[in-house]
Amino acid sequence: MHVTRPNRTALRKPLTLLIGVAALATSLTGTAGAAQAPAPAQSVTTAAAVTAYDDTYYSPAIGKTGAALKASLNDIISKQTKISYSAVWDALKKTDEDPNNSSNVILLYTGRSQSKADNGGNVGDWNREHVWAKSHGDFGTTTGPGTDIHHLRPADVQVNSIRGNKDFDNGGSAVSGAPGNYTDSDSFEPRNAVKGDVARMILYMAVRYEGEDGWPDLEPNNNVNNGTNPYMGRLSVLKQWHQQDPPDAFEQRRNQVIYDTYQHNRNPFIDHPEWVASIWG
Ligand SMILES: [Ca+2]
Ligand SMILES: [Ca+2]
Ligand SMILES: [Ca+2]
Repeated sequence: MHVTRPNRTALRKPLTLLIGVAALATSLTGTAGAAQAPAPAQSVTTAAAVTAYDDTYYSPAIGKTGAALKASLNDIISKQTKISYSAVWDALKKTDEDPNNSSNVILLYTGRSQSKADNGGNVGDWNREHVWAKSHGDFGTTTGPGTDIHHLRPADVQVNSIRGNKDFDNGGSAVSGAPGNYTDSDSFEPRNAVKGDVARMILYMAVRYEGEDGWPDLEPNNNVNNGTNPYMGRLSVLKQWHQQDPPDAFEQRRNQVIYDTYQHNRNPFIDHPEWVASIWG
């Protein structure tokens, strides 16, 4: 451990520096700099994150890429506490609490701040949205993926119903009562502020559920109309959403509350956004 830590740090810093130098060289030489190597095309890729958990929680995964990284992360995040579906209500009141009003939660698609006490099934209430639609793999709400709060969010009852079990994709008509959200017959597009959140929740589920412990192997694909297959689309769009809406304080706090208080596992793509490209290109 003493040896790997400095090496890792040493590898990261020159990479950032190289990209910076290449960009500087390009800007200094302009069109006359024909002899200069162009800036690498991948320079826009998310820089490698460093977290407080790299030496502990994530240590088996550090340095791995691709399928090996995915397998290692599956081992890490599968060690978790599980909660019942009825316990999800109170958990969401903590994980999705409005930072400006501790009596309220923030609803995923509408962005509305609403009383925690308004949970239920009536018009205007909020309920438990399965971002990975539970029919995709048909895992229901028994304790397991259907109660995994890494992908469960408070949502307006009617908007939750409109989203239904659709795959995610760009396009469609505006969703009534939920500005910035769009839908058509086969897909749903969430508002910009939560596009990345949705992507990282779907990708968490793909890594957490690999066909072990009695649950289906959940995977993203590039389709819509996945029906009851254990797939969720559209991967190419989710990757774009992940890039355009990086983790913010609300999402990071949520990850921490789940880790500290409820499941004791983390969403790796909130901590290490660059791991999305490492696994899915
Ligand atoms: Ca569509
Ligand atoms: Ca976001
Ligand atoms: Ca999987």
